[in-house]
Amino acid sequence: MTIGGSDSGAGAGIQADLKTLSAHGVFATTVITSVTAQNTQGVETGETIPADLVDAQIRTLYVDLPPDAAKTGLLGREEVVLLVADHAWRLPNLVVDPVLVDRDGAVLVDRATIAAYREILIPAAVVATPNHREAALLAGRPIANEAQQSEVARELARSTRTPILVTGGRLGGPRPVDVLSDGLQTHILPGRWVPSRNVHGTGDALSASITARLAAGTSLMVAVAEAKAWVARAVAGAATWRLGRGEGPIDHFGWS
Ligand code: PXL
Repeated sequence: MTIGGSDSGAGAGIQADLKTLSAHGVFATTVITSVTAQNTQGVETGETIPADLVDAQIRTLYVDLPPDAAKTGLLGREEVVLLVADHAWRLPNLVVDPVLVDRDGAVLVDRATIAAYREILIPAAVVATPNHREAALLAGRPIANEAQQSEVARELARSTRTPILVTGGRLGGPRPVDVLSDGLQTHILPGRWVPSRNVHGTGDALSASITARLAAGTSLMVAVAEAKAWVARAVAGAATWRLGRGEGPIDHFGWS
């Protein structure tokens, strides 16, 4: 089950999750929290779905198509974060991808929503996957380098009692590094740079790939490592694509 927003450009959000989950051979169900009008160049406008209707989607699915794993993407506001947390007991292997900033780094949510993620929803998850900007917002301290990225991952894992994967793809260091910490052990996961402007939806792909692997019974550490490699392959596959004039999508199905 993926809970998030519709991206009309289909590079991120619910559409991208459907592609990622399908590419992994799992059947995906969708709970839509919002609808955005966007293309590869940016978001034009959007509208939220009433909380009652989000609630009805989760309940309707649970009684007939209960998930083996679930992930959250764009939830948008405190009310919806709390609503999903209320359903957490129905959502095994819950992966929380806190969508708090847009692709330009602008903050999308208010302070109460950030607090609800940190104090209520993330503690109910098996892993949360903020990028470095989102992790900094959750922790209330800046991340400017790899050392701070590790410190924040450990600190957030301790305070939420949930493993935290802080992605550093756009942190600008000599190599892209993701950090996974459970508060006791902190793993540095270096990646390789794949030069491409088509990186829209990479965060969604990473969290959805982890979710699909957890649904199949893979352990968290292995799921994260395999998902990272899967996303790197999908970015490399789309590097020469020209879909739209802006930040294009990745190669979810390995077409290249
Ligand atoms: O990539 C995060 C994301 C999640 N969900 C929706 C989005 C985006 C980014 O554009 O549009 C709906």
